[in-house]
Amino acid sequence: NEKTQLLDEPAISRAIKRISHEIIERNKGTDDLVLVGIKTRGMPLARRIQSAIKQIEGVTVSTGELDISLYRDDLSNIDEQEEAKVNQSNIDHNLNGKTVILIDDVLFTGRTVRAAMDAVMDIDRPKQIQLAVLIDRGHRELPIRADYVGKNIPTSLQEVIKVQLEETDELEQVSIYE
Ligand code: 3GP
Ligand code: 5GP
Ligand code: MG
Repeated sequence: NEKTQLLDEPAISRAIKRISHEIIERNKGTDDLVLVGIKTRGMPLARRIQSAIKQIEGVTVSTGELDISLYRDDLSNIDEQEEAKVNQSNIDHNLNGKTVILIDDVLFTGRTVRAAMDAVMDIDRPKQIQLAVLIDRGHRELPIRADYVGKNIPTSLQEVIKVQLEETDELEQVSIYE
């Protein structure tokens, strides 16, 4: 219940700037980079990273969007089982030789990212896929990790991370509650 703020506006802004610097450093510049935001809040984050990279390097890297949602897989079972599926995408179809950076607000089980990787590989064969997230809350169910992390927040399964961004929520903060 009780909500606790984890990141305020300046902290989110610094995390995004740092991640942008790390992306440029790791990739030795911006050549062949494509930023792909995952559904709702990954997209504003992708645009902010694009804008920070523009400020640092003077280069506008291209962005795309993937809409992935989790659905309950009722057919196969007893426990609630969630599977991720791609609803739609808006990505440049020429990813051959590109370094695709997937961007999401929260990394949890990794199922969404797995679906995103499948979708990207179905489109074309990128040279590399990397992952950037604002929050890593743990509890991976797949061998997936992020290359760039705003903040690691060890959570219990009952806790929920609330990400609010100006573009989608008219408020800028990350908080945690049960
Ligand atoms: P997003 O589209 O910006 O990622 O899944 C729909 C929304 O619900 C997501 O917004 C996500 O932020 C929010 N959400 C909060 N807690 C959870 C959670 O535990 N699982 C999922 N799937 N979504 C969550
Ligand atoms: P996954 O379990 O596939 O890693 O995460 C599923 C989707 O739900 C991702 O888009 C992720 O951003 C979102 N998500 C999972 N847990 C949380 C959470 O605690 N808070 C928020 N805001 N989003 C979450
Ligand atoms: Mg998300």
